[in-house]
Amino acid sequence: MPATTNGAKTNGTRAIALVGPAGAGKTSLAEALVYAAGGTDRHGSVGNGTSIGDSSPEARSRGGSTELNLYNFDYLDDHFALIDAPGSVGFAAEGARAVAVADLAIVVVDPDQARAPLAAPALRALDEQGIPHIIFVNRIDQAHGRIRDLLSALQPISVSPLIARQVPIRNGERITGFVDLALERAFHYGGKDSERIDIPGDLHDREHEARNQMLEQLADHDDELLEQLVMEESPGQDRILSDLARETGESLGVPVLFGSAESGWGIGRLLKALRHETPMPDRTAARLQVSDPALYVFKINNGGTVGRLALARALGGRISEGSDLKTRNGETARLGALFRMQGEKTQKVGEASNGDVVAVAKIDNVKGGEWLSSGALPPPVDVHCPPRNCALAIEPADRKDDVKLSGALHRLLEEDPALILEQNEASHEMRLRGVNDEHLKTVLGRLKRRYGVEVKSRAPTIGYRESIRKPVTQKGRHKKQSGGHGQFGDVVIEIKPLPRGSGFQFSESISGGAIPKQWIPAVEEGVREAMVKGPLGFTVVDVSVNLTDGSYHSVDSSELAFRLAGRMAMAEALGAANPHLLEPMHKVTVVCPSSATSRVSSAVASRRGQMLGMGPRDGWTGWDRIDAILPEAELDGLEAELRSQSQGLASYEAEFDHLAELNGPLADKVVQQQVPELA
Ligand SMILES: Nc1nc2c(ncn2[C@@H]2O[C@H](COP(=O)(O)OP(=O)(O)OP(=O)(O)O)[C@@H](O)[C@H]2O)c(=O)[nH]1
Ligand SMILES: [Mg+2]
Repeated sequence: MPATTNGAKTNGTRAIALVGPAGAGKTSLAEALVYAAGGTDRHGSVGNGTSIGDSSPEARSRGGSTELNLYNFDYLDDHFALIDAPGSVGFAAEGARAVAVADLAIVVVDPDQARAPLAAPALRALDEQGIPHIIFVNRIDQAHGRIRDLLSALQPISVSPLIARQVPIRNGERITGFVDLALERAFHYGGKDSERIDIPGDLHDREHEARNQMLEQLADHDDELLEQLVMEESPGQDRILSDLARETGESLGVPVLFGSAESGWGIGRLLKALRHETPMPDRTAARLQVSDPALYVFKINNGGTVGRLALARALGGRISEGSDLKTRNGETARLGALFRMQGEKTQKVGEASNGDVVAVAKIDNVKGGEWLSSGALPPPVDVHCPPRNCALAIEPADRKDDVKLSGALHRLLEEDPALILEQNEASHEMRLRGVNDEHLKTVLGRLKRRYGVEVKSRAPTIGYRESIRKPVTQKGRHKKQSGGHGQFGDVVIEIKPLPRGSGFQFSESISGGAIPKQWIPAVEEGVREAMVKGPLGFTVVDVSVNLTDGSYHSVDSSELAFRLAGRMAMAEALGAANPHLLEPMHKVTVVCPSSATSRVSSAVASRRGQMLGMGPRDGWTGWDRIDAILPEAELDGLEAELRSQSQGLASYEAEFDHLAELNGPLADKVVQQQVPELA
């Protein structure tokens, strides 16, 4: 099988996603690739703020991407689209949809062996979704350890075998070049392109050993090559290159290359590998079950100068401006202008060729994550979103901005699949829920910068409740004589504690018509009103109320009078029934690398956590899972603490489980503090 070298002219645009840990150098690598391919006349740098992609104020002030960056470049006869995904977990959902429809992902990693585990989430996601990928070890200009040791640390977190494609040439500690094992050629780093040199004499043995290892790995899936190796014949270069392309395309192996995005080292070699080894868009179309020309909208972008744009990839054929495509809910979307993106810059194109990544204007009825097609709609694309564990209660700083805020939030929500807006009934709070503090902070920054809305925010109210300990019988009488018509209602109720989780029960055992039937619902209403805010200040639960007796007045009694009597009786009864506080408890599942398990479990325990169990994480070698029950109040800041204990890798999911009694000084503090003002 020949190496796949057909380009845009025949098979369309190939889309390559850059993924991997925050700060590994993805945006830098995108800039380096575009520059090396001749797409720009200046090597943009994240370091000095000249990056084409990371130009948003959020990304600049943060020193890392907060949004997806798109690039386009031509290399020889081929056209490529680059999708630069943010690495930080708070913005991971940004890129996930685009990565899922790419032809190839480059996992950018740090050369430091100790940081290898940081690549686990990216590698796992690619393996699970069957997305072909290679590894690029960046920052080789600062590497100290051996590449071999790095690969040994990376191998356990990759399902497919890693295939070393290069061996480093060193001058003392520093890496100054590499030998390409497929081409058997040596290069010295420097300038825009590396300079070809002879393989250093002292490296022959190492090169030979590494090349044999690579060939043996390829021979696992190529019987003819295996035969050649057994016969000690030297395989042809074309065979090796096409085997490498197949290994990548069919996710049989993960080639590993290295270099430095910032210095431009190894970028030429990477471009060549991308040209030969990136699968064609038709293979991706087959993986995603695309049968007719279709567009997958992976993101909505409201932030640019052109208005609302749907960022999408065309698969299964070409798609033109003005065409009518079917949407999932049976509507039609007429495509507005189509653009290619270069960072924030847009360039109008009349059509999207097969595989193109484009921005589409004027398809306002289409959401992120949707397919559009001229024929059959492909199945939904499965993407993982990190748990949304952080929430903020928000309101506009200026009441007049209410409408402006809801409009702005609507736009931010459609752009950001990880953001959720909740209306909390019990606390009347509007809550923004996101992945972590950094994520929510960025969202609030966008609200202010882009839409001019300032909001006040604070931690959301915790859903404390209260209940009672002992039964009480209580009379309540509402009597008012004001001029002509008076008001009269008189009730006797018996209240009792109920088992946890029973809620509220109301009954009556009135005899002899002490209270006429038609006023009884009003009594219940009054009782319920008193339970909204009990004596400790919280909603009352797990109480039964029986209306046993009372009296009425034929002229002065009314619904209102009985409601007020019911409320009074209940308020007094609750106060006398030995009220106590209940706090919400969550079932929490934490996952983390085993190296962090003991730190993580003591962090959980120190937050009044009850351990339920601990063991290996299903399907994740070298990871553990911890189950515990934690008070909701203790979840505040847990995300950040767990990450700080685990190189940023631990994460948790929490779900409300039950209410538990809270007594002593902690309870006193809660009752005293009640709800603080928004800051
Ligand atoms: N020395 C050195 N520094 C590099 C190299 N590549 C990137 N950097 C620097 O590393 C920092 C992070 O690089 P980025 O390209 O922003 O990393 P990223 O992977 O896009 O990070 P996120 O967007 O946060 O996921 C920047 O300050 C770069 O200048 C390299 O090859 N060598
Ligand atoms: Mg970046």
